[in-house]
Amino acid sequence: MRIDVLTIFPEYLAPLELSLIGKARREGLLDLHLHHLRDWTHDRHRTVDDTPLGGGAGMVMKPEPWAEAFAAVREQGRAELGPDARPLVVFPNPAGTPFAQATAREWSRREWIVFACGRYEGIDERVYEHLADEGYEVALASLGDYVLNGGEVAVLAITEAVVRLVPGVVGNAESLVEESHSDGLLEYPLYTRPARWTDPSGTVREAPEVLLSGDHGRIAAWRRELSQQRTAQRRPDLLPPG
Ligand code: 6GU
Repeated sequence: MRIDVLTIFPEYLAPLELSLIGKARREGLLDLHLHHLRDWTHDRHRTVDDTPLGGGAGMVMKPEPWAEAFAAVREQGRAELGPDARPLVVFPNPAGTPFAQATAREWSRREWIVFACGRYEGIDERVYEHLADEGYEVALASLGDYVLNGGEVAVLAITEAVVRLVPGVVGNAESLVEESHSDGLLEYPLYTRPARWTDPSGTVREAPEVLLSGDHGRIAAWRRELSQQRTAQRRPDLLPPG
């Protein structure tokens, strides 16, 4: 999978060198390209923003650097992936469609994603119109109902959620099957040794007996029940109505 990121803060994305994502890059499973949006400005101050037309607080990102950046990145990507390659362009945006595990699953099957990180109050609306006219596939994705200062932190989160689902990135693919949200429920509680643990206050805490029973049917039923209880308690919105 190829991922390009357009941002005025490429340093924000340094953590993509680390851990699982860093390893995926070194193994050739992820080809990540960070781009500085200011590279597509032409004035002395490398200006990417201006005041909002019609007035109002804050600044708006100018359309010209974005249009040039998308054209250049599309060219670069097509030189690598072939002339017919088409990226999915993702704008992290609190006004976007909620990003969820199902989104991560779909996007993990993409050949190429371009993330475009807005800052300030947002990006001039004509950039979206231009991209649609040029035949780009565009998505606006939100992490949740709160506001971040820009798309960079969202790109870190979305990239991690997507890339860990690319075949070969997570060593034990079975660990992806039972985790929260994979089946629409929250994950059941987990325990490891010691089965009988005395906590620092002297309280003895036993792991549930069923987990030591060796009865896989009973264990699966217990886990299903606790997943359901937990989901009902913490995330009733995930359960079917009724
Ligand atoms: Cl994707 N971007 C920004 N800037 N803020 C957010 C968000 C995204 N998701 C939640 N808040």
